[in-house]
Amino acid sequence: MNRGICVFNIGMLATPEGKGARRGAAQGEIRIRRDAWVAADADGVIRAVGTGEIPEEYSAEGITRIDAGGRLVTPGLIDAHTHLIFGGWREHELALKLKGVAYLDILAQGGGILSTVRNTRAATEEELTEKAALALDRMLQMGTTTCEAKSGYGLAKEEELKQLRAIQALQGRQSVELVPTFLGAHALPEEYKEDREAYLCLLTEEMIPAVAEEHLAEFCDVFCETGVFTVEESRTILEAGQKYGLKSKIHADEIDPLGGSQLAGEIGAVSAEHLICSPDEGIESMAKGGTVAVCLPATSFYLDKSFARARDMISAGVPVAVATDFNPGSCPCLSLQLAMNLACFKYRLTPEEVLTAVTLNAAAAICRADTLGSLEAGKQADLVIWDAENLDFLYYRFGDNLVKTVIKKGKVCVER
Ligand code: IZC
Ligand code: ZN
Repeated sequence: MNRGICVFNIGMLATPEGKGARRGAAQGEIRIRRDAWVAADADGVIRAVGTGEIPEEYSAEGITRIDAGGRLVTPGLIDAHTHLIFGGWREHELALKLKGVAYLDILAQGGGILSTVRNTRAATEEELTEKAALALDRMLQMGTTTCEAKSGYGLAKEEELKQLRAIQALQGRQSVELVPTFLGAHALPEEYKEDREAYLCLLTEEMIPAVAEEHLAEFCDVFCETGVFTVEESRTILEAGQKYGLKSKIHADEIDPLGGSQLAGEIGAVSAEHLICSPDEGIESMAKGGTVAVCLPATSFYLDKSFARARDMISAGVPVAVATDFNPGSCPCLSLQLAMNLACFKYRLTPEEVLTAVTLNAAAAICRADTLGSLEAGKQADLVIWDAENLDFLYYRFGDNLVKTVIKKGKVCVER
C-alpha cells in the first residue's frame, strides 16, 4: 500500500517560504536546511520537513524512501510563461534575424506569429497535443513540474478553443501540471487586417465568453505592443476577461514601452510579462497594484535586446518571477535552468532571488502560491533532486541539465 514518500539524506534543502509572492529583500530570503528530509502523504501533500533523525511515522513500512545522496533539493521549477501549443517551427526566420530584420518587421510582413497561426490552424487538436506532450516531457526532464500554457496561434474562435482543448487534454495525461491562459489577442489575424474593431468585438463578445463558459482558461492575456494591440485596446480586452472571471496577464514593454506595465498595475493584473524596457512609472504601478513581474531573460538573449530591470523591480517592491517564454519565434527554448543562469548573470539577481523567481513567485504569477512553489507542510510535494551539492552550483554551471530526480505530487517521474 502506498503510504507516501520520504526523501532523506538531503545535503542542502533550499526553499522560499510562504503562501504569497515575496518582494523586496524577502525575495532573496531562502530557508536553507542541512541534513534534511521531506515527508509527503499518499496524496502527494507534504506532511513535514525537518533535519536530522526522521520521526518514525515518516519512515514506517509502506513509505517509499528516496535517498538524495547528500544532494541539493529545491521545489519543482514553475515555468510561468509559455506558448506551449503551436504547429510548425520558425527556423526559416533565423537567416532574416542574422541579417538584422527586426521581430516586429517580420510580423508586419505576415511572418512571425502569423506564420505560426497558419501552421497551427493546419494542425488537428491531436497533432497539437502530441507535439506539446514531447515538449512537456523535455521540460520535466529539466526540472519543470508546473507550466503556464497560452493559446494565441488560432486567432479565430474554434481555432483558439482547439488550442485550449489541447492543453486540457494534456492535463493529467502527463506529469507536468498545466495552467491555461487565453491569448486570442496575440496578433490581429490577417483576415481582420482592414477591420480591427470587428476582431476586438469577436474577442470580447464571442471568444472570451466561450472560453469562460467551457472553463478552458484561468487567465486572459494580451500582446500590448507597437503594431499589435494598443494600451486602450488591451484595457478593453482584459476588462472583458475580468467580467467573465478570467484574471489578467499582459505582454508589456517587450519591444516598445507603450504603457502596458502602467496598465497592469491599474487594472490589478496578476502579472505583467517581458518588461524589457519598462519605465519607472510602470515599475511603480506594478508595485502599487501587486502585479508580479514575469521576466524572460532567454528572450532578451534570443532577440538580442537589453535585459529587464529586474534589480530595480525588486528594489521597488515588485515580486519578480523568471520564465522561459517557450515559443517558436522569439524563444524556442524549454530550459528554465538556462533562464536561471541568464537571470543571475544578466539581471544580476542572486541565486536565492532567482530560486524564488522560478518557484514561489512563479507560483504567485499563476495564482498557485497557496499550494505550490515551496517545500513546507501542506504544500504539494513537487521537488527536484539536483546533481549539485549547493545552490550556487546551479548557476555556476550552464548549458547542461543538472537534474537528478524529479518528484511531482509525491511521485518520482524522472530518474537520471
Ligand atoms: O510567436 O513570436 N512575443 N509573442 C509575443 C511571442 C513573442 C511569440 C511568438
Ligand atoms: Zn509570450
